[in-house]
Amino acid sequence: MNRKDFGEDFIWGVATAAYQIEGAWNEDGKGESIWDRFTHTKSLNPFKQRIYQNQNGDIACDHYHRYKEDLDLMKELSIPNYRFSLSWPRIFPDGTLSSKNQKGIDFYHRLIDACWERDITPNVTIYHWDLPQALEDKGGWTNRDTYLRFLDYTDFVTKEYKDKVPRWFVLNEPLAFTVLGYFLGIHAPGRKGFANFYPAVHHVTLAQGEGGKIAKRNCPDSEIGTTFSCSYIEPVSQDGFLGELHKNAAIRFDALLNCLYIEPMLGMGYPIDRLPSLKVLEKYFQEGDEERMKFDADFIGIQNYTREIVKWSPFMPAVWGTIIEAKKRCEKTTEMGWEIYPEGIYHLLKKYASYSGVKKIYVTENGAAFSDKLVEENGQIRIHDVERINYIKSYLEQVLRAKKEGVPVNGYFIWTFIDNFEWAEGYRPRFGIVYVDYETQKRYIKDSGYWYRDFLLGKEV
Ligand code: IFM
Repeated sequence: MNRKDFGEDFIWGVATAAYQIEGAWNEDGKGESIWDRFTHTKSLNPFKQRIYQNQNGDIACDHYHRYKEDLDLMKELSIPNYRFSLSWPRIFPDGTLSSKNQKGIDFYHRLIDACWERDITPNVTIYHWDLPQALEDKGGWTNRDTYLRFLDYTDFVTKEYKDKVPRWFVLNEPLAFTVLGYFLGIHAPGRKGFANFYPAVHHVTLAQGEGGKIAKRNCPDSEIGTTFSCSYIEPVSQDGFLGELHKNAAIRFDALLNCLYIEPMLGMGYPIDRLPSLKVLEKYFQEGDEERMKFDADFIGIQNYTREIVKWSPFMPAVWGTIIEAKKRCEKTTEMGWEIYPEGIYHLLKKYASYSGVKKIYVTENGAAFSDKLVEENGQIRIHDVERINYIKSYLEQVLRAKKEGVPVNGYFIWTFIDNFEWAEGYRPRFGIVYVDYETQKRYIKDSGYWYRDFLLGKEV
């Protein structure tokens, strides 16, 4: 495989998120985010911690202070695009315009400028899960007002950094943060149940549509899009009477995991025809919302890691099905317990390309966590992460397969640049192509980092 196979204009990069790497959680006027509060609050259940080993992102990779060193490493690896997110409470500590924090605003100016000084293009995500806690105190995404505050914030940042950012991503994985944070309660803010989930979904959908329009109005010369988590879904079997039930359960899961946020953006409304329980969402509609949900994005970002196998279940309301854990059906999984299934990304690319409103697709996250071992060789620390290289390579081959068949896929970002805080899993899973020693904050380039560099420099890999 060769970089040239993907074409000259295909964009290559790495991705990160503010809370996962920045640290400096309360420095220079930054406000508290829902992740600060969630990680600082002890679980009521003494046998189940909220976060692996009660870890938090207070310091994380200390990227807030070490961003120049990190960008130097990126440059050393010849990575042309850096996708990172802005921390809303660093810019507006209580989430509203009146709390504007100049030091937070300046930090992102320095970060963006430092990218350009190294010929690295900044790609900016406006929201990657760190809602200001002050807004959560008023209901967070379950409160319609939060989406209006999000529009103020989006309007501000897209005017402030306008000319310096050629590519904006409105939201990162809305399905992930609404399911995990507002339905299952295993991510911040820890809310549970349908009564939280449904209003959160609708307000996030409004934020996505209206936020995208505001960004486009303020930055007409930049590309504006947004990202979606997605998993290729298959039924456990299609044979016999149960086979039909499994197949229908897979259709419902596909609607929930892969279609819930993109279809209203494309003007198709929520996928109620495939997942009838979503009809409840209409309860939160106000006049004009159909229009507000729409956004004519320049591109969509898809973020794929694995495949899910689904079976029918009479015990799971709304979806009437369950996911069969990969660990129970696969010999080998990643450290996250996820199946390695490269063909999945090919099928997903074909699926998203078949929506008539999708003009261009970037793979805005893909990568894997494996347990990395440090070895000393000739006085140097090396990490021979062959599994990660094989994972990335096999997924890229499938991206190329889709591209050759006419899918308008034009970019790929590895998740992630440096090992970081993997939310409820803490620092245990390491996804980076650069290893971080959290005791010393020293960085070590893994073999996957060198592999990516060689590939980017045009070598056959
Ligand atoms: O670390 C996350 C990221 O924040 C969102 N997408 C999935 C990654 C791996 O779980």
